[in-house]
Amino acid sequence: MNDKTLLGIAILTLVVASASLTQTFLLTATVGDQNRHINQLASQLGDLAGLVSSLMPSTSSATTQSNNVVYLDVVPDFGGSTYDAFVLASTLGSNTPNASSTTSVAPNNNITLAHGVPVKFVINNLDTAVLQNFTSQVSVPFTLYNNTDSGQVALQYAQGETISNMAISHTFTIPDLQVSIPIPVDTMVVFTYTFTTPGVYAYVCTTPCGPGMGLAGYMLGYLIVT
Ligand SMILES: [Cu+2]
Repeated sequence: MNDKTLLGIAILTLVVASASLTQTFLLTATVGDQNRHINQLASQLGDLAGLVSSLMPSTSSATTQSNNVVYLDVVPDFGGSTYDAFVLASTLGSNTPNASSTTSVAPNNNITLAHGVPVKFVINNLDTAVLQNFTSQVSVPFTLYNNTDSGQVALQYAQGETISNMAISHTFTIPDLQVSIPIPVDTMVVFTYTFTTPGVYAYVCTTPCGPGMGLAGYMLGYLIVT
């Protein structure tokens, strides 16, 4: 039995236990029994919650982020010449990404996240091509780090600030949420975002960057917000 099955059983047990105890409570509880039932329910819920949380880390897959931090690389030519891609850093392992990473199957770059908690995105752009001069207002505050000049001071961009002609290679854009973060050449972009509503949100690059643009697994992925 794998961890996902165990997790499923744990959640099912939690639901059944809650329903059963609630029913028992409603049908039979006298005033004297109420505290005992409540304590029993709390204890069982606590045990099951502990079991569920103990299983969570071992169920992490390529699509699940732990600690609410998403490490995403932008890899030029990941899917062959000009097929740039958003790639989950966790799927790269110790491999140095380059054109030889080409695969015939689109890589999975979907990301599962929880709503209601701040999620930190760390986007590492390995692309050195300037593909667009980006002019816009900052939708979400972000910090820019330069990858190659290690001494460079991080640049902060505040919400509403105007960016003019920034030399970018890609963007990280969530069209449904009016989020659009520019990704300059050879930089690391860090920002925090809290999703308020569960759902599935596409994230895309809006810079004309080749055939990977709008292609699932390349410059298009999905945020599965639970
Ligand atoms: Cu792009």
